[in-house]
Amino acid sequence: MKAFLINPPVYDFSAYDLWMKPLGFLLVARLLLKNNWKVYYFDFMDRLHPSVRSQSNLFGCGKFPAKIIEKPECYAAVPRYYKRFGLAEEVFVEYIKSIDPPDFILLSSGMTYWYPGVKEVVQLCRRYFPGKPIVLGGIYASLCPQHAEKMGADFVFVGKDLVKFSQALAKLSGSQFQPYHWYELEPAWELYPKLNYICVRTSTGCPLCCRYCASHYLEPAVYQRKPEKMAEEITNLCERFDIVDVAFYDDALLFRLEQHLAQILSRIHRKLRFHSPNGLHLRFFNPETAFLLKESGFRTIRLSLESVKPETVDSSHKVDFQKFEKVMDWLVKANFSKEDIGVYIMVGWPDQRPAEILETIRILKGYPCRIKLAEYSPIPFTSTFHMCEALYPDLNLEEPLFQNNSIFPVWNFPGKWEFIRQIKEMVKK
Ligand code: B12
Repeated sequence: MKAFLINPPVYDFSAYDLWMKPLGFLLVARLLLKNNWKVYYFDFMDRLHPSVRSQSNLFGCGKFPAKIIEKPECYAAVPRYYKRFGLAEEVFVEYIKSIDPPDFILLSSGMTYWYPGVKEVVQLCRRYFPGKPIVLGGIYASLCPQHAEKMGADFVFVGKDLVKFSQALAKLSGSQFQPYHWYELEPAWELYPKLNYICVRTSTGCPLCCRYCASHYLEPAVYQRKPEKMAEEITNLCERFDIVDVAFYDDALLFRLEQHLAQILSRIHRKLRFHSPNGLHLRFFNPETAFLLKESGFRTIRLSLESVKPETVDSSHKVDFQKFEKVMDWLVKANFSKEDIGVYIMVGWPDQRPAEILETIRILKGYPCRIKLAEYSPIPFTSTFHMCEALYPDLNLEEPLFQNNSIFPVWNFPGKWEFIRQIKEMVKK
């Protein structure tokens, strides 16, 4: 059997390669390879592709190639450019000349509001591979299955259970198919001709249940992979691809720190640079955590604070501000600098008052950290999604384009765009 796996381009106001790889899709690729399927792979977001001249920063991140395009009608009033990020269609067409016709086409999907990229690829596949079955999966397919049904794929796979997917594929293909769990598989990184970082996920799920986050819906159970396995995977990959930058994709990387992350790190004997683009939960920090992270080579620390007034943002990882101060103190003592530490603050939470954001920024200015705005947007299957539906009856939130974090917070503020512009400016300074 032959499968053609495609990661679509991104349509958005902004996008940046902050260690962004379709990690789950690479597991799907491995699943097929383990079943002796031939896999062809095309990632529209591979900015290290020879057709692109993209610079990388010290840690392997960088800008995607982008083209300004016309906005969808519902974005008409948004005073920002709308773009298509990723490799050009011609590069894709050139690639498909080099492959055999596939038996199946598999498409992944990222953010729900990136579906126009999925639509583009379905249309391309229908043109170049008429009659070939297309299977769509990923985050968008899982969070907006009814909408995804309208994209023109033949099958929409909902969720993350690869055993279920194996069973479905066995039926569809009419062939034997050995199922595997995600934790039995290593992502098929070798499908990339060139890599300058890798991403890893050592666990699924999150023990907390924040009202704005769909993690508990997507991954209801917390499962941590065996530390020995994880350490081996990271060590082997970095050796094989000569890589030093590793980004963690875990929702709760510090959960059960002693048994999990500490064990993984203690088994890695290469000098690597670790990054946590997802916010680390303050409540799981203790005085030794900062030293452990520093000694193991962490270079990017992101903390989830949300607000200096935790009661205003209703999340379950709420901690009081004193805990934040302690964590900052521990990080500084461990020799982390202002450049290493980014603190996420929530902007645009339903009913959030502008004054509260300004106050958070004012207070954080006194700490050695960079302020990172986490712009709120409603995500299906979260309780705040329904809260927003009631608050903003003019917005059709079932339309995923309205779930975009680049535009959603403005609905919450008087002087909408101007206020957002001002706080972005303040944070930059
Ligand atoms: C890691 C992560 C990030 C990373 C990098 C993500 C990336 N690749 O770009 C960082 C920190 C940068 C990030 C940022 C953001 N993220 Co984020 N992120 C995640 C997280 C924790 C894991 C995603 C992931 O890669 N998982 C790893 C793999 C194993 O899972 P997977 O990709 O889903 O693949 C599985 C299945 O989907 C399936 N599959 C995948 N493809 C295919 C294809 C086929 C054909 C099939 C059959 C199956 C299949 O198989 C896999 C195996 O189980 C999820 C939460 C979650 N628990 O999923 C949120 C999540 C996706 N992020 C979310 C949000 C809101 C954001 C931000 C907007 C936050 C903000 N306010 O700034 C930003 C925007 C990022 C951007 N690129 O513009 C939301 C989604 C929102 C939406 N509307 O879609 C989620 C769901 C979290 C939440 N709050 O609910 N994120």
